[in-house]
Amino acid sequence: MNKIRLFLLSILSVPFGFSQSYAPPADQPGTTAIHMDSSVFVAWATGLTVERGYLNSTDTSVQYQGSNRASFGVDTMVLGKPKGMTTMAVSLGDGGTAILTFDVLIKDEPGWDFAVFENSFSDDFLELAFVEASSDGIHYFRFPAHTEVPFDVQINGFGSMDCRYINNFAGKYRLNYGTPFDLSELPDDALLDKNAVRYIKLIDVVGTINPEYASSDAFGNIVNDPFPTPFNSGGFDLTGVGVIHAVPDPELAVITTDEEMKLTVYPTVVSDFVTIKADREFSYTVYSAEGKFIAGGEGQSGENKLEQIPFQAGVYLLKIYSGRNAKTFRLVK
Ligand SMILES: [Ca+2]
Ligand SMILES: [Ca+2]
Repeated sequence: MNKIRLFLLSILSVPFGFSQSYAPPADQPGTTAIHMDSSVFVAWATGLTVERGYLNSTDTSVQYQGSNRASFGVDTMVLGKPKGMTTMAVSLGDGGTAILTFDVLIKDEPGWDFAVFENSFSDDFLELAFVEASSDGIHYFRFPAHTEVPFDVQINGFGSMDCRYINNFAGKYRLNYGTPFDLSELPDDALLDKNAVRYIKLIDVVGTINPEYASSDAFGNIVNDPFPTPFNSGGFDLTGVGVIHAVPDPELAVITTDEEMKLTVYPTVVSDFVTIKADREFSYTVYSAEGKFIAGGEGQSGENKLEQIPFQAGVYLLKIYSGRNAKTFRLVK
């Protein structure tokens, strides 16, 4: 880093330094948190590609249950509306990434355009991620994240921070409350069409304050975030991405002619298990009649016996989807 840049950073960081400039926790006056049940959400992510990060990027020999990378969660847990449980999440690990796709284009209109959900159980145990948007899946543009969290003392793996210190990071709010983003805050660039965003990328903040491995915000400040988190559920824990401003995706509209999925589900009056016979790979979710998430997973072409679902007496909705196909079955026990 040259001296001029250092000087610029020092004058930039002083006026912002260590104040609490940003919105308070969910449900407090002035918060920007949006509950997942809000009617502002018109669509949810439908696709996910994850690259898991290390349990500890400063020491990649650190393992948990035989792996040095985060591993918790599968994509059905975070596609669609958040499931409202801390265990329905995909953990990124240090510096891990998640790219979300949608059946719509995200569009910049006045105000917030989408929101990212994390699984924090409290207002101040916050694991952060950078957020980027892309129209083409090649060129990504990062929201100008800012942290006012002091970085002289490391926030440990179970440490806390005040969300009023941070802006334009995903993970600012607790479970069920989305952190919103406004596409108009991204730079204008010929390679980004703010009216046709197809990809949202999340990048876990490596929260160490060790300058050799640390992450920096848009102002060059080190981002102090819980570290280390050497568990299979370490790092940012995604629970969903909701779209607020959307237009139909013209490219998807022409590929809606997926051959109809052939499915048999039996018995629909269940005793202990359900069999799904399908002509292709699929994903499924099971909800109670009250809308509570019960189970989710993936199945193969052929016969799939779902024995692990804790059915109690009642009515359930089994949704099976593959590509553009989706079918819902009513199950009774
Ligand atoms: Ca906007
Ligand atoms: Ca992290």
